[in-house]
Amino acid sequence: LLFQVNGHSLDSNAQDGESLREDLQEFLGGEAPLHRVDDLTRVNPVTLETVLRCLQARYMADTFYTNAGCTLVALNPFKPVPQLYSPELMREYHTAPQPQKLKPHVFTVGEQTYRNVKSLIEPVNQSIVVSGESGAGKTWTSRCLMKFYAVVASSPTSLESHKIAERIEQRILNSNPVMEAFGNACTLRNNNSSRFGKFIQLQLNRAQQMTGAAVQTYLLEKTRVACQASSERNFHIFYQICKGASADERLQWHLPEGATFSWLPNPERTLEEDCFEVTREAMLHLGIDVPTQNNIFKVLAGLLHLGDIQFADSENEAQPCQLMDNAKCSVRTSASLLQLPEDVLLETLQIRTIRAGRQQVFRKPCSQTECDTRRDCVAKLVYARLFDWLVSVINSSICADPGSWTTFIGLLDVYGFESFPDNSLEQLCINYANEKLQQHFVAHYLQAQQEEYAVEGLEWSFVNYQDNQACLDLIEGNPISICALINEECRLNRPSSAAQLQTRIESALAGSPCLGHNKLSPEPSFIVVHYAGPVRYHTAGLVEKNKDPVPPELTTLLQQSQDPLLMVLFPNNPKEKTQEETSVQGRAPVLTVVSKFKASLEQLLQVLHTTTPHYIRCIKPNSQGQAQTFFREEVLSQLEACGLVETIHISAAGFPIRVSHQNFVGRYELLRRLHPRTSSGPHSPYPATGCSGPSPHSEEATVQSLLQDILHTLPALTQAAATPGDSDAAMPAQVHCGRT
Ligand code: AOV
Ligand code: MG
Repeated sequence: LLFQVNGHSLDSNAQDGESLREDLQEFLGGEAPLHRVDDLTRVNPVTLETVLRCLQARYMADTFYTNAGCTLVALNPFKPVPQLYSPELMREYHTAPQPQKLKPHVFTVGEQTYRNVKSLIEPVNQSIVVSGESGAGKTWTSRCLMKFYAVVASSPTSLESHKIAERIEQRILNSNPVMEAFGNACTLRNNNSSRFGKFIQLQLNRAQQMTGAAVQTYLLEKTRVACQASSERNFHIFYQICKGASADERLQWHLPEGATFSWLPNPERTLEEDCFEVTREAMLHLGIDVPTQNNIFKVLAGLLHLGDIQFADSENEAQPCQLMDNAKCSVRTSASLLQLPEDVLLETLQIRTIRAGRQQVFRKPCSQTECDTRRDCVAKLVYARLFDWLVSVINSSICADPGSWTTFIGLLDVYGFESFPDNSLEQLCINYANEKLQQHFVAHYLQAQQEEYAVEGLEWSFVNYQDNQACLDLIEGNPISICALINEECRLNRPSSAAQLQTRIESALAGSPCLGHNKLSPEPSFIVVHYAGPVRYHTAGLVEKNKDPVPPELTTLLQQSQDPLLMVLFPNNPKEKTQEETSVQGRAPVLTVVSKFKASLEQLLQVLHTTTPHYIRCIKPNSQGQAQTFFREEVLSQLEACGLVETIHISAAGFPIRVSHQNFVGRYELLRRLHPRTSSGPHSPYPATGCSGPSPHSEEATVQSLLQDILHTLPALTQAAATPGDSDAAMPAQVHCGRT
């Protein structure tokens, strides 16, 4: 009886005594132990405390995924769990008639999304938004989803197509180690922290096979190449080269064993991300051949030597700054690796040219700080262009031909919410992006769903939720906001101290409930109370970073390089003008970092709005990165921040499936055939020929009739749904209803 009723593995041989006891207890009507509650809508009552207890119990029982209504909560295991991500398990979720009945998993979301793409009910592009604070597991999760699609979305028929499919999937997967090597770094929060945002579109053809992918990246934290916070590191690729180069390569790239560089802090830390071989192999798969790779690594070695060009303050303002001891050698090595004339490199770093009018040019020796800034600027310029170039090479290697795909699944993995002791423009942009995504979730799920219930006249008691509009107004609002004020400072181009900027922000935005009071900080700063917590931003350097000025001489310098890669990155094109040159000539407004970032976020959100979104909330059980450690306070603040309890309330009380009338009719038009009464009886939803749609007054009757039919024909429908291929073939491709 037990086997028949419970329908699954109550097997005293296979299970340990404890789980058998729990199965029996649950079956006999007892309350399920907390760690077995797969969906947080089932905890009773739904409060922060009960949700927290449930997640804790599950985490300690090595159960890392839990449904929370429409979202999936993913707890970071902080330990390898290979059995959870095996290809066999991927196939199990893929082939299950109802994957949502299996244990909660990131594969359930993956499979549901995959089925939605081909579904005739909601045949739209899909997106999976993975969110969570830094180190919570977003990148891991999106990598895992890409592997899932690489397995399930490739069911080629012929051997030839199999080879092609394998190649493209392999390439798509190989884009990860390359982009992570160049775009990730070890921070205080995460050893493999993404320092750029990524939206990858997995492109599918009509047969649901992955034919390609397109990657869009957002704002690389390029300052890291020349400036790393204490206890943090530069991008992984620099360590990979220094640790993994062969003896011959070390000679070529001037990287003797054990060499230290000022832009290579904490080299003694060994991370699993330091594997040079993996990056090289992946680059090869993406079509970046060995000579090109070596060219890239040579340029990067050149940047490391560039960072060792240290200047001493000049005693005489009319004279260029002197080089520190040993720096001469760094100039020589760097110039030779970057294939630049040594004297021109040094002179460009030391002397500024000022243009007055069209003809006059003045040369002014730079101070030590100015020389340092110019040196850092060269490095940032090269690294940012190299990263963009790599992304374009990856895209051309993995992107499908325009005609070969019809739908896509988008995976969004951006940098998570960050709060460090010292936060600057980078963190402001990162946290701004997270606010935007949180708003997308709030607008799409918490708000839109409840509004829809009201419009439909359903009985519903409104669930309050935390809206982050006030915080977004503070950051990006018009006409006055933090971004607007920083932009204004850039536009006016006037000397302004960090303290003045703080005062300006505090007085202009004093009315905002999200601007925190900043009384104790010794440094000029302001506090923003984000949905995920308050963050103190230092105002020093904010305006300069936002301007991100590139003196034209630096671009001109790099255009003189004889290095093949730099010649591609900096074509000697007289038409190419830096932003400064263009704006000096009054042709375009200064495009600041935040204004560009804002525009790219808006574009991203526009794309997301055209898709059906799915949400995965990654949660970090502790900030030490330790397995089996669950800090209640830390988890609690993450649950609060993302509004999980409100989500659960709305999911538990709301309707799990919402389909537009048009799509509903399109889907269930099948019933008309299965149940003839609908096509000829008095409740006939449509005229016998043509599907021009119901008249407004017959709409209710139509829906009533269809619903009745569903009940009557449920067995037939279930059968049809079990063989989706057949049922889809039997259905009309499209039904024109005329109404939604
Ligand atoms: P993030 O993407 O959310 O942070 P990651 O995905 O890089 O965080 O995860 C951080 C680390 O947690 C990984 O390097 C793994 O060691 C571990 N981890 C995460 N998920 C799993 C898992 N499912 N199984 C095993 N280990 C895991 V950031 O990019 O910093 O916002 O900018
Ligand atoms: Mg990441």
